[in-house]
Amino acid sequence: MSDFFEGIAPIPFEGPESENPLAFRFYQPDRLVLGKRMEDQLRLSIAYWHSFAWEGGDPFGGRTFERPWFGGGMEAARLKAEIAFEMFDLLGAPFFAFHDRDIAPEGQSLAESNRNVREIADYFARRMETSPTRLLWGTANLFSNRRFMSGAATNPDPEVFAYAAAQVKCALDVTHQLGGANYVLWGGREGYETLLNTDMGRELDQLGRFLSKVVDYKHRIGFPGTILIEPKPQEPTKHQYDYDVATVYGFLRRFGLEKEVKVNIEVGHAVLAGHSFEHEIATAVALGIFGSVDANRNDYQSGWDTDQFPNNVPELAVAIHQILKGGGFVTGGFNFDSKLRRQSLDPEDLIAAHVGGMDVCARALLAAAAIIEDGGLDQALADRYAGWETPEARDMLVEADLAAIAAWVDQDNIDPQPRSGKQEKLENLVNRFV
Ligand code: XUL
Ligand code: CO
Repeated sequence: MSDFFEGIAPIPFEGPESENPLAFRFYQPDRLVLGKRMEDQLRLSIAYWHSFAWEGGDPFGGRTFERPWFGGGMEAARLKAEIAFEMFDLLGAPFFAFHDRDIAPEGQSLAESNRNVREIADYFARRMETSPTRLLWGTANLFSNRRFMSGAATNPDPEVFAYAAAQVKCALDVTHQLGGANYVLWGGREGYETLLNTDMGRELDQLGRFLSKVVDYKHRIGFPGTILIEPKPQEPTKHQYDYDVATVYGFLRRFGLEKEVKVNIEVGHAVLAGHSFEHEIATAVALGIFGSVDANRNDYQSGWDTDQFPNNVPELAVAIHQILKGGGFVTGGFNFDSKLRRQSLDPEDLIAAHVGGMDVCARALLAAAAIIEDGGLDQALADRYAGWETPEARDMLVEADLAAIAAWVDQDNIDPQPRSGKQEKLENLVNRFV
């Protein structure tokens, strides 16, 4: 046991009235919500990169945090892993997620880097024999090293494609070894800065081929988890190919992968794409590709991805409502792709941030469940579309051609009357629960 979190006890549930800043007021793993344990509804996960690898830098300044594992080699990586699991234990975290490069340093060659990753993965495996924390997903960092500056799968240099493929193979092997529920691909460099040096059609083909190979390999090793693509419209590249859920769906269809791959939707990425988080969830549910979620929030005044911890219950509640209506998570979960502010230096801040995030998710889940149990919103929706339940309407949709429909309009003298959309009334209804 290290002394990093000295003085901090495992986080208890103390209920809504508690004034203890390091206690859960709403997150109660065993509480039943819509017939399922709260922990199983939310499947909360801690992001290794933000909590343990990120040093507190921004574009104008470097490291602000002091952590005993910074700047080191494998010794430091081992300490980082030990302290990560100490934090998972304190929080009772159901899941965690990592990039290969978060957990172990790059070596002189890919072979050495992979050995480093495997050594830490072996440590995780041993630790997971006694810890209840599971792996929500693993991924490969195909964006930090300068070799990926012009893309990974979409690079003009085939050697970079090969390097990326080899790196993903190792990350997927390790994710499989650790019983990961999913494997994520976020294409941070899969996009372009200028068309003057970019053959877009070729790059999209490369991306499709790469993804197909990942899916083939998943089947070859028998990885039972879900492959997820994480859409983001820009940052770091100016134009990213996985712009949003709808764009990713079109891409998957083109390569025949829409039954194989789902999406990991991040709140901040949805906002950057000009959508709401719930829009992206509803789109994915409608298209049958909803997988998992990266929970965070962006600052509404800055046009970049600020990755703050979620703290807005009403906003999150309407998003969780969409997730529940879609049937809830299967292999996915709520991964806190959220980082501290760079002035939040203390180990305690790391705990407080997660306690707050977990409580906000719990409270939003309770609100969303209450909306569903009330039934008013569902009833309003059913009423709004009731006309489509008649045999004539169904027949029109499936059988009738335009001429038959036109004849029907003539014969019955159809003259549709507008009806109120009732938006404010429905917003008031939601407000009763958030
Ligand atoms: C970047 C981002 C990544 C992915 C994993 O904006 O969200 O952390 O979640 O590579
Ligand atoms: Co993310």
